[in-house]
Amino acid sequence: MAIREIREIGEPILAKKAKPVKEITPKITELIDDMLDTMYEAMGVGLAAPQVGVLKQVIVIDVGEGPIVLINPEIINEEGEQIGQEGCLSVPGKIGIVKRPNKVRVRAYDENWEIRELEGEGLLARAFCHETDHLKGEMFVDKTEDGVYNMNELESADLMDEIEEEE
Ligand code: GNR
Ligand code: NI
Repeated sequence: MAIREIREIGEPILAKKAKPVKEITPKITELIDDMLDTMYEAMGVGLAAPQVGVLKQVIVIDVGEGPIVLINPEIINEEGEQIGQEGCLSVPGKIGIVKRPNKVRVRAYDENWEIRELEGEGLLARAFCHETDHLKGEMFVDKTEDGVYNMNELESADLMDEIEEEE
C-alpha cells in the first residue's frame, strides 16, 4: 500500500485514452490498493488510474458508502439531469458547474474479475461520469456551464446565483 503522486492538468497523460485491462495481475491489485490509499488521503470521492500516471481503465470511487472498484467500465444507461458543482484532484483549488445525468448505470469488472452492474444517483452518478471521462482523456473543465472558479471565490455572486437557481 502506498500513496501515489496525483498528476495535474497540463500533464499529457490526462488527455490520453486509457487502455482496457486484460486480467487481474499482482500489479493491477497493487494499483487498486494504492489508488484507494491515494483517494482517501487526498479526500477525493473518486480517482482514475491516469491521475496516478497509469494509462489503464481502472477507477475507484467512495461517495461515503464504501469503496467501489471499476475495471473497464462502460456506462450503459443514463437518465435525467443534474446541474451541480464539480471539482477534480488534478485541478486543485478549482470548481465548476457541470450538467450530468442524474442516474447512471455502469457495467464493469470488479477487483476479483467478476462482471457487475451498478446504478448510481446524484453524486454517485456524477462520480461515474467524472471518472469514466478521465479514462477517455476528458476533464470537467471542458464541460462546465461557464468556466472554472477558484474555490476561495466560492461566494462570488454569479456562482451563488446559479446554485440558488438550481435548488
Ligand atoms: O474529489 C472529487 N470530488 C468530486 C466532486 C464532484 C464531482 C466529481 C468529483 S471527483 C473528485 C476526485 C477526482 O478528481 N476524481 O477524478
Ligand atoms: Ni478528477
